[in-house]
Amino acid sequence: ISLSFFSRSNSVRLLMTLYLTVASALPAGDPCEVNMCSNGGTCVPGTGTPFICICPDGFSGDTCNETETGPCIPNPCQNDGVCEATGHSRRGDVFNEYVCKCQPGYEGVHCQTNVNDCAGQPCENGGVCRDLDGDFKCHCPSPFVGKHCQLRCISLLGMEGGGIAESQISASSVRYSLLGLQRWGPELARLHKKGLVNAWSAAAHDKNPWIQINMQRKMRLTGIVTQGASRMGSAEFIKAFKVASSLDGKTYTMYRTEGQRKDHVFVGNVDNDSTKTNLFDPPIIAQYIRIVPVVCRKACTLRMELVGCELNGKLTQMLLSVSSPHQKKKIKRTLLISDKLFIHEEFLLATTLIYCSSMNMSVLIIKLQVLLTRSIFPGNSDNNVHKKNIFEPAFYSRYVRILPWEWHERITLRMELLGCDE
Ligand SMILES: [Ca+2]
Repeated sequence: ISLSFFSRSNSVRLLMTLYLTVASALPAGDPCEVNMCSNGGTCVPGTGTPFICICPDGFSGDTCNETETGPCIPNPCQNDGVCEATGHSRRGDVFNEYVCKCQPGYEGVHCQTNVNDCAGQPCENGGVCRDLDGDFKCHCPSPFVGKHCQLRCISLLGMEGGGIAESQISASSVRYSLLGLQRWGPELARLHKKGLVNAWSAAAHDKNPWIQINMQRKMRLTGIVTQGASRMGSAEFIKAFKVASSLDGKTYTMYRTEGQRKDHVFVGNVDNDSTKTNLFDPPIIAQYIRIVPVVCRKACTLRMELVGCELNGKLTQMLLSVSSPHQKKKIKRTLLISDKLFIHEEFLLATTLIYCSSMNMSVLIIKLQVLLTRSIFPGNSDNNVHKKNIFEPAFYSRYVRILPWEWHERITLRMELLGCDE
């Protein structure tokens, strides 16, 4: 029994000896005796390193002192792509997956590729495409305009047709001939004008002549047609001219073609009657346009037409309906628009209207009625000259109804609506 007791106490002593031997063999102290791990990390003695920290979720680093940011910080997505982590774990030692949600116009795993928005060749009529972020820009050759250069900005603005009133035309000087009996005023500078005195001509003493048209609002001009005239059987015309334009009638800019540092000199006429067309490329956007003769033959004499369009463009798809087409009996004062009426010579109030088209019909009709009850638009005063009315403010509409208010002879109308898609 005693042996067995001895041997038991001996084995205890042996274990204690073993423990002391092992403990004295370790470097001083337990590396985890003081927990070096921050943020609640668990310290375990390491092999090779003194200790290892096992970090709780959301922390990383050797001592759990770094806030774990996940795979989206820093953002691996380029070009403002939005990074979204797809993994559930936020552990730093786990590879977290992410996806990049790219901004329009970019693609690739990291949105690194700028999509070529010009690949589909969106520019028509010789327009040059420039790739943008999720978009493109067409540089259109005159007279084409529009997002795709699909529109032709070639309306005759009314020097010949009369859409431009006399009051809109002014000049630096006026020549009087035949002992002052003939006045070559600027209001005569209309293309193909007939008569003995049928053009504008600058006074002989005018060293800096010009003629100016006020379009009454900002327009896009894509070209000019010029023509001389003859006086007493002698041809007079402008051989070369410059063009100036202004938005406010005070500050004028001489026209230059792109990349040129000199005023552009346009080649004008060579005789008294043939017309010469010059395009503005790029177009001029202005309210006032001034033609400045540089070289004249005998006198600076001019008949002209301006080519261009409204900035908002012309509505090309116009579907017409009328309350009643032309009948012999008296017709009610309601709506009358019809392409059939285009052949009549009579005219009517309120012709050319400007609006922007869209979809909400009921709202639009109400809006239009408000407009019409609030204001009666001035219409025509003869059978040919255009009358333009502007909706201020413009409105969105699918249907537009013109209500004749007063008319001469029969209700007859030719019209154009101006506006744009937005
Ligand atoms: Ca692009």
